[in-house]
Amino acid sequence: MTEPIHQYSTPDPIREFNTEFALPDHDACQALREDGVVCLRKAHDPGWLSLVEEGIEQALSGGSEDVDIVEKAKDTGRFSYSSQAWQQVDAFRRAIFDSRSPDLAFALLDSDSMNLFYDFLLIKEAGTANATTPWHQDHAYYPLHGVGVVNCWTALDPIPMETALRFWAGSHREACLYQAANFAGDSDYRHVRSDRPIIPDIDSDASARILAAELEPGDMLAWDSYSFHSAPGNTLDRRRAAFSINWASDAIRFHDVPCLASYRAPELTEGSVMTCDKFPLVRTRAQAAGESSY
Ligand SMILES: O=C(O)CCC(=O)C(=O)O
Repeated sequence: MTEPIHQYSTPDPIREFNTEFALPDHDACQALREDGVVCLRKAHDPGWLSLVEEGIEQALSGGSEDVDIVEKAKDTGRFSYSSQAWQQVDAFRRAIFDSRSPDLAFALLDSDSMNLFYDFLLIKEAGTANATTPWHQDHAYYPLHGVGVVNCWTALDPIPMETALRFWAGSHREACLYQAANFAGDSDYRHVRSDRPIIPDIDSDASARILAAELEPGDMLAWDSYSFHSAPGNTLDRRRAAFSINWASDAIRFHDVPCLASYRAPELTEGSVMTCDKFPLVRTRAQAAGESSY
């Protein structure tokens, strides 16, 4: 058996931009367009990070629409993720709507409008060395037509290279969806779509350029939902957590296929625009230009 290549090699850096005092500019958008991922340093300040921390307990104890605990043999810590908590958790709601979050995302999307799709909290506690995240495309799980979802993933803890997300540069460009990867390894997996190609062996493909970045709390990775990414388990003796907000452009339409309930709303039918209570319209270009239509 040949050894995987990328698992042990040093990835190239993700292109990075300081957004402490400025929104993502043309070069940041170009990096996202070309590589499928971009790193926005200091996207969020300590006040925003505290707000997210304030909501975590409520999100994990019933405030989220979907909470998953992934159990890995030999791991003593908990690997949990939860989504769609903003409707219940006021602190998350404020972190999403009453902050620069929408402006950061809207600056990256080439779109006349932008909807909130969902929030996502991911925590790998100490003792989750086996909680690896397999190579996957977020879009493979979505009931959506079109290209134009950006995942804005902010580190809540320092994330060194050892536990950093990996991206396959440019893997979003063909806008081809592969099968959804199974995070937990259970047999009654709900996302299987056999009409899609199986995920290639990215770790053994020497031609695949892999990108990664070490993050400090408040640094954000923004990626196209067609980008392949993966992550190691948490080998550190402390928590590795992130909070992400996923935004949809005006190119996105609902696709009525089986999926998690958290990605659906009763008002949406095949081909409909996303706007509804659950996926609210948050920005329009007219509003961003200072007009009063929103
Ligand atoms: O951090 C990780 O382990 C995985 C994150 C991820 O794949 C996601 O948020 O889509």
